[in-house]
Amino acid sequence: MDKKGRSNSSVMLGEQAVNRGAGGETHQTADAGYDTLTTQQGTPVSDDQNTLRQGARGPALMEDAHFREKIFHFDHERIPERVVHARGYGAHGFFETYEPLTDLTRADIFQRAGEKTPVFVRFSTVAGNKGSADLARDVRGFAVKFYTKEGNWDLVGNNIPVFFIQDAINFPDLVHSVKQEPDRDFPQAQSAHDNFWDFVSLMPESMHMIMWVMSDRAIPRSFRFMEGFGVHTFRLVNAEGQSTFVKFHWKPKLGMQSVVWNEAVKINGADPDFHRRDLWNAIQSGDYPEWELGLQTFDQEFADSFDFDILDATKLIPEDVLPVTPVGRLVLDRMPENFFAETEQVAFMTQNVVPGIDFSNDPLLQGRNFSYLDTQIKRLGGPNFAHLPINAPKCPFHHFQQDGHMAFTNPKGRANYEPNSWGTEIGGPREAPMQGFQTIAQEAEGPKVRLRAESFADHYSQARQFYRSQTSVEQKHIGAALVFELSNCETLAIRERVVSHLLNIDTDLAQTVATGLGLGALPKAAPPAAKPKMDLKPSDALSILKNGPKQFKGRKLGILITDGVDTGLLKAVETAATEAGATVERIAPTVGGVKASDGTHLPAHRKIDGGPSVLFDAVAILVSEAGVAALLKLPPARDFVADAYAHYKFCGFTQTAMPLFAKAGLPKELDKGFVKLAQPADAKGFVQACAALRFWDRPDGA
Ligand code: HDD
Repeated sequence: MDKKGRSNSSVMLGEQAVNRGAGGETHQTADAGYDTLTTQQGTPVSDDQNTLRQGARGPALMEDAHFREKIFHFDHERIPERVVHARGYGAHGFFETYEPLTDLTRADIFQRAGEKTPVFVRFSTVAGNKGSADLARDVRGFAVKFYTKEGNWDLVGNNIPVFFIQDAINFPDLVHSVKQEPDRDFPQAQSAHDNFWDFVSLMPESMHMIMWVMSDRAIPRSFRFMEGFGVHTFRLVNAEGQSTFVKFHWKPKLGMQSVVWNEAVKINGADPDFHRRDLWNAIQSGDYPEWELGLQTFDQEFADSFDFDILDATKLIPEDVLPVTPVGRLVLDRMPENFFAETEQVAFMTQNVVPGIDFSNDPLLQGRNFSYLDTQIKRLGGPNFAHLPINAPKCPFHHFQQDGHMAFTNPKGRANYEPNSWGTEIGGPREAPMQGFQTIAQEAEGPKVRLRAESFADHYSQARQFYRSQTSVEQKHIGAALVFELSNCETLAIRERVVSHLLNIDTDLAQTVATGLGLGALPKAAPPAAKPKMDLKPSDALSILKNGPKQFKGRKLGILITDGVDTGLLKAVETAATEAGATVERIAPTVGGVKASDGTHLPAHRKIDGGPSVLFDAVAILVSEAGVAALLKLPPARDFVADAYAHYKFCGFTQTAMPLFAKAGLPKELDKGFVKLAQPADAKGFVQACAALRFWDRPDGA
């Protein structure tokens, strides 16, 4: 005991053993039935609250091995974040094969109907740092590790089917340009700055991707509502060694959905973890997100007849030209037990393919196959990252790789080389010529050159096709995004250079952007690429809105309530929404909840300040006359309504909400996106209307 009666060790308090901190606060100890706290060496720790010191008020002692171990470990807790895709969120699940694909591939995963293969999936943004906000305008990574019975297959894709560049040698420059500018270290998680637009405007091959990134694809509502793509052309190889080209697609079962830009900006403030929370909540509540894997397969003849080079990652093959065939489903049903051990340490590598899947000569893919191994060695500290449980295959594996940092599964026995003559008992593994991975024997010849094929030269036709495939709402968003981004570029010449490319894509778009930027006159169009620009047929599959899900399932309704709320009406709305497969949150002036019309106490999920309407897909305003009077004095309540209106959301309301609508500046004549809830029977109709997700026919939306 010290002079103040504090203890440095456990004391008995009644029946319970406790440990005391400096402030005299108590901590329950192992003596009370907890596991014993130990050092990393397994030595039991008696006191984790006080460093060893010379006398109660004296200097700390070097001898305190437990303190030193704890602090040293803490000092080393961070590992280098991924140079791109630093911010990510992962989940476990399975892939289920629909039908055997034996004619196309010998990949074990596609041999048996109903085969379930464990997977780990990591979604990510690209440019932002690890702590950046989820709703940045950015490409989303969609990386899937299949733990197949013949090794790990990593399909390291994005939510956009094309890429900025054609050759991996440009990747460091692309990434440098989009990340923070090096002298000032900002802006992070944003492409809206000079360096990025300077680079892409000097790389016309990026223009197709730019159309996608300026579209709402780059601000998805959640990971659950976005598509995924393997991007490159790969090969499937069957048991006879015949190969078929393939492009991989992921289609979300709940349909695609994005937010609008003004909403994205506000979500980033209200909940920077919006996408993480969404995935976590969905999986924890048993509402498992699901995607279908689809294949576009084609032969050399198709490749030769296609308008573009199938090795060019800035091009896609429209679904109308080559349909996507579903071959299986991906279900995410389990969150990692520990974020760092699994999501942070997972190492995806494009070169992880299995027998039956092979690469094409896409120069971007070929470069990636080099980069990913290198990055994992750097990031995870050595060559043994495959020993980490998240990266280890789940099938038997035997090899002679040994030693290095953290080698904890070195091969056993004497033989650590082959060939050897030690026999099957101790001689270790051998090659399997028939079963093993075999690279497709493709002829290759020609001079060693640094040359881009002529067939890669048309940079505008598919950009134009993408733009012209969008609904007018989506086209408006692309124009607005370009104006926003370029308005954040300080250099006039860069703004003009981008518009000069847009003139090769669509003159109306170029004009819209030029006007939005206040350019005095249109610049000259960028020199056309070597190949002439083609007018391709628009493809509906490229639009999000033309493929609307028409369901409210998996979405979220926010209900703003006050004291005096009609309990029957509230319950009816909540029931209708949950029956439609949506989740519901109540928002109230205080998180403690409200006193309903029938005197019952109804708890709330959020206080109005922390529950803005941007967090919901649709809203309902169920308020009493007295309640609305109180809301009028709360700016967040006005924002709740004004934002829901500006973001084209469906809004159910009681007549009593009208003063709040007036205060929020809504028009007197409400549009059909506003559904009056006069009685409980109206709830179903409101929720049915919400299935359209947004009421786009609102002229003064954001
Ligand atoms: Fe990459 C990470 C997707 C081009 C080099 N990339 C990374 C991740 C995804 C992609 C989803 C995150 C994986 C995870 O969650 O851990 N990358 C793509 C796609 C590309 C692409 C779809 C084009 C079609 N990448 C690309 C090129 C290079 C890289 C051309 C280099 C030559 N990518 C990397 C990397 C990363 C990475 C540096 C950073 C962290 C990591 O690998 O594990 O190696």
